[in-house]
Order: sequence, then structure tokens, then C-alpha cells
Amino acid sequence: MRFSVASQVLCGAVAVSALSIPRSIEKRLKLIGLGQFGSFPTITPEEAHREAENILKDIILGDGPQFKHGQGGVGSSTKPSSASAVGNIAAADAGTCDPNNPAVRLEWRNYSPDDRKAFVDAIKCLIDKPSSGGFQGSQNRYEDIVSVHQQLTPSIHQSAVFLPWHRYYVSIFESLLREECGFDRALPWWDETLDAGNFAQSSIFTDEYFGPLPAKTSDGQGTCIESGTFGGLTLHVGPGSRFTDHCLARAADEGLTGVVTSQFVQDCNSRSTYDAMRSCQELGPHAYGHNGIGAVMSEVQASPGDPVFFLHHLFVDHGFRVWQNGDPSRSSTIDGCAGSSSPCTPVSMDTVLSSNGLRPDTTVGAVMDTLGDYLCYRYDY
Ligand SMILES: [Cu+2]
Repeated sequence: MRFSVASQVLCGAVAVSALSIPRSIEKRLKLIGLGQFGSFPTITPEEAHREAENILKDIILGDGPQFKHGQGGVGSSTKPSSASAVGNIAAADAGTCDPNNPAVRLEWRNYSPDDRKAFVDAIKCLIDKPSSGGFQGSQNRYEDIVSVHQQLTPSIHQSAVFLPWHRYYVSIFESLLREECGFDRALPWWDETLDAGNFAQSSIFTDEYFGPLPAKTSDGQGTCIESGTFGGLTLHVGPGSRFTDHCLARAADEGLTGVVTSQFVQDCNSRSTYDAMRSCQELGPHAYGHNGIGAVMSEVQASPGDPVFFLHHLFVDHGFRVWQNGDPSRSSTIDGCAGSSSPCTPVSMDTVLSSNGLRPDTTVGAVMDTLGDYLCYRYDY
């Protein structure tokens, strides 16, 4: 019994029955009530599809807005020649983006095992660093980022700034990985539509990388993640606006992940005005991905506590970029309200995006073009 010795060392005198259960399995079974986590508001894929068909009808009849179908990644549509994700990652920092040589965000399947490992290790490095202070409830550098999202939640969701703000937020995450943890590759993104209904089978959710994605139990509980790069992690920011120690938990509902199809993404992207597309993406594929992974990920404010949040938001940003590729004006104009307060303050290219001092403020206009002075990346497709 190779586990008995370790168990005795760890636990001292324990009941004989407990000694026969390997500690790893015992921990994997730790459940967490899902009542403390809320969920993201949604629209149905049928609603999005009906709307998309109406738009199509208008176009065929000739009295609707013109739109072109999204056409994959920015710039060259050819796949990067290098198998490694080392792109021109310094360009954006220097304010000299060469549109012919940006960082290329590779889909997880195209991201090499070495890149994947470097990515999760860099995230773990942020978790292992102390908080810089000044971010409410945060107890490590990674949680500084989580805290910013928690604090700003009311102004960055269900309004026009949702997509630009989260693009800015992902870029902050990227620069912390680079500057504080030596990460020197382009970020990956996750094409969730290829895993719709089968998120848990993705290699993302293995012990090599983000740890498992256990299903919600039959009595509606989540499971603490005890293996993988983030196994045994205690979160201090959240759930909601609280600061309660809780485990990194997941509770997959593949019925919900099954809704994250390319059809749904395309139906949302058929909308020709920005804010109509944004609303559909936010309450559609974005919300179902969050709710489908469940537990920490299904709670709006502190969902970045699960590091897979960023792979998910890279997927959301990819959808935004594909929509933008449909017309050049979509990288230099925006519509909708800047916040959820009424009366509406119209969003503009000058609307400020803040991260509560984690990084300097920027503007919506700075992040609309991913090949501009502020950002310098494209997606592999
Ligand atoms: Cu968010």
C-alpha cells in the first residue's frame, strides 16, 4: 500500500477505511455547491437564426444593409509557415506594427505541445507571484487581473464596450505573461465550435494543461479541480462581489456547450451593425461557453478566476475579428451605448477603456484595429 505511508504522514491518525482510498481520488471527488455561482444571461440560437434569416431576406430584396461574409484571419489567409507560435510579438509594444508580420494567434490544435506548456506555465507563474497590492481581495498577481474584472463588471458587460474592453483585457493578460513571466510566444485561441457538445474531450482539459472538465453531478454540484497545472488552486476573489476562499471548480453541461456552434457564431456575425452583433455574441456563444464550463466560469464577475476564461475570450475575440473582416469600416467605427446606465451615453472611438490602473487606460479606437499602433496580431484562420 504505497498510499498508506503518505496518508499517515499527511493526516496523522486516520480511520483505517480512509487509508485505502488514494488521496488523489479522494480529492478529485471534492464537490462544491453551484448555488453560489450565478449564470450568464442568454438568448436562444433559434432567436439568432431567425434574425439572421430576416437580414438575409432584406439583402435579397435589396432594401437591407449590405454585408459581406467574414473571411477568416486578418491579412494573409495562409497558415503561418513556422510550427512555433513565436511571432513578431514586440511590434505592438514599440508602436510599429508591420501588418505583414504580426503575432499570429494559433488555434489550440495548431499550437504545439511546447507552446501549450509554455502558456500554462506562464499563467501558473503569475499565480505564484505576489499581488502588486491595490486590487481588492487579490492574493497573487493573477488575481490582480481577476479583481479588475470583478470590480468593473457593471460597466463592461451588456453594453457596446463589451468586445473592445475584453480585447484590451486579454492584451493586458498577455503583457503580464510577457513582462513578468517571460512568455515569448503568440497567444493561442480556442475554436470552441469544433468542440461544441464535447468540451471535456478537448486536450485543453487534461492534466498536461488546464486540468479536467468534470460534468455537473446529477444532484447539481461542481467539482474542485485537483489535477493539472491549476490543481488544488484556492481562489480568493469572488464568487460574485464577495471575497470568499473557494476552490477552482468546474461543472460541465455539454448540452450548453453543444449550442456553441459555428452556425450560431455566423448567425450573430450576419448582423451588420456593431451593437446588434455584439449583443448576439455576448448573450449567445460567449454566454453558452461560460455556462457550459460552469461553476467559476459561469459567474459573471469573477469568472477569470478559472484561467480557461482567457482561452474562451480569445475565441470571443476571434469572432469579433472575423466580423470586422467583413468590412474595413468595422475597424474604425462603433455604435451602441458606452454603459448600461440610462439614458444612453453613446459609445465612440474616444470612449476610455480602464483597467483600474493595472495597465494605462486606452480608448475603444485604439483596440478596434488589431493591426494598429496598440495591438499587433491576427488569427491563423
Ligand atoms: Cu467579462
